[in-house]
Amino acid sequence: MQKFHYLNQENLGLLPADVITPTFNRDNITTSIVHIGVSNFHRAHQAYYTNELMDKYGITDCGICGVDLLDSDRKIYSILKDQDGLYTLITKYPNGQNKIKVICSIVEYFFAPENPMAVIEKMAHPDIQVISLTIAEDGYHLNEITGKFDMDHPVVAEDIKNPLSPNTVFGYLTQALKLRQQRKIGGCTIISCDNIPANGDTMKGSLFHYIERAEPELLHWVKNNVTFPNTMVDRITPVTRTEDIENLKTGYLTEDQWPVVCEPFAQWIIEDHFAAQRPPWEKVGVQFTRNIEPYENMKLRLLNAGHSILGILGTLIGYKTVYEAACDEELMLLLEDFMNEEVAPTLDQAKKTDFTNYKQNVITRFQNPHIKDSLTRICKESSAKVPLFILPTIKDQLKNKRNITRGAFIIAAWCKYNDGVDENGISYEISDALSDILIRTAALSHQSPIRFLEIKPVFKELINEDIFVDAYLKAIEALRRKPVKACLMDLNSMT
Ligand code: CS2
Repeated sequence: MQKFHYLNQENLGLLPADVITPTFNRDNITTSIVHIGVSNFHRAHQAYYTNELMDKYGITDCGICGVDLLDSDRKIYSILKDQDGLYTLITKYPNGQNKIKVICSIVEYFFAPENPMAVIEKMAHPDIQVISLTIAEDGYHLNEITGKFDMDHPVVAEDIKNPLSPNTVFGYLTQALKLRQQRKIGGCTIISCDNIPANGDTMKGSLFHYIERAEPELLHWVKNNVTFPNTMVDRITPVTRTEDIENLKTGYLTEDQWPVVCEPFAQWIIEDHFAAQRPPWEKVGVQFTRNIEPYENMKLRLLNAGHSILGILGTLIGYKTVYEAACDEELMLLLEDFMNEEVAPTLDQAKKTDFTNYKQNVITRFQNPHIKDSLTRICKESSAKVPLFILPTIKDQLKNKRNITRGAFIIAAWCKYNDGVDENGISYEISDALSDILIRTAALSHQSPIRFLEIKPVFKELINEDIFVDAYLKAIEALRRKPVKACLMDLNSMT
């Protein structure tokens, strides 16, 4: 039997030649970035770009200190601790080739619940120039109805009471910034890397709100010393499967307890206003811009919306992965018509970003057979995603009195999706913070379809838009009567 190697610093030199290991000496790396939320996505994206800087340009002062805040992160924390912060990134190409690379940019790691003060001190360290975040939509604690920071959320209220053992990112950042002010260390840049529109502005708004209540004297300093560039982040990163771990072991003699799988494509665009120094990420393909909005709209409304559409409709038909759904001709026709006729008119054409190329690239990415991105991942937390990925298109189209037929159909399909059973009679779980209300209103909608649109945190005032409501009612009526594929054919035959 061949001998395999546990992934850790000591064994790096023992890994087979087809596993790419660093060209740099990790001992020379110093930390200037704290990243909160060491998700698969962070590991395939920001940590990957930073690793490239070290690897290709020998830059040594941009090491990452990973921080996890949630109890549910204990597993990844203990694995990465065990592996000295190392993990393998498995890039899967459409032709079946894999690139296996050990990523070494996470050089320190803290699990906040174990030692909150250590995290606060780390963020306040003079070497730290950037604090980046992937905390998902719910990490921002936005009120479901108003969309503003939810000061009354129990964990937020708890942080105000116990400032030195916080739970939220806001509690941590406030205490760290307070130390930076007291110690005259200077500010830093906070970079949100989540898929929410104007992610930096959103973070800024929420943090200012929090500080105003928790440490009002600090606010002025923060306003003058901390910046929050908006960003657009992109790389499809599916959930790691057992077979990926096994393949690494048998095919590459490398035992990594939690590798990350990703597609070859990656994009990161950042507004270039940094409070302090920043890593020269432009050397490794990161784009800097003055205004993120056109890029962000393009990504959220085409790629993320595309995912949700394949996720919702694909699940109803009985598909399990994005790839399977993306091979369905009728489904893809709907997606393309939606993109061409309902999304394209809402995008900023002045930017001259090539819509056709971008759209085609998104479709090609969905059709990578090796990614096996599960529709379960895509459909998770749809009540947070639909309002960010799909409803803005519908609202813009309505404002301009343009077509919303397909958008309304997708919303009707989402209502049906919340019945929790596909067209073959197989049940699936609705994994969503609003699952109770989604399931209840979907059930009520069998008698009274409008009930679904009454979910205020999702649809807000959209229920008052008659044109949209009519189109939705027609679509749900058809979807309850006929199979999804038959409805798609009807829709696709419309001119
Ligand atoms: C996906 C995203 O969760 C989702 O619904 O659309 O995670 C998507 O894969 C990433 O944004 C790609 O950059």
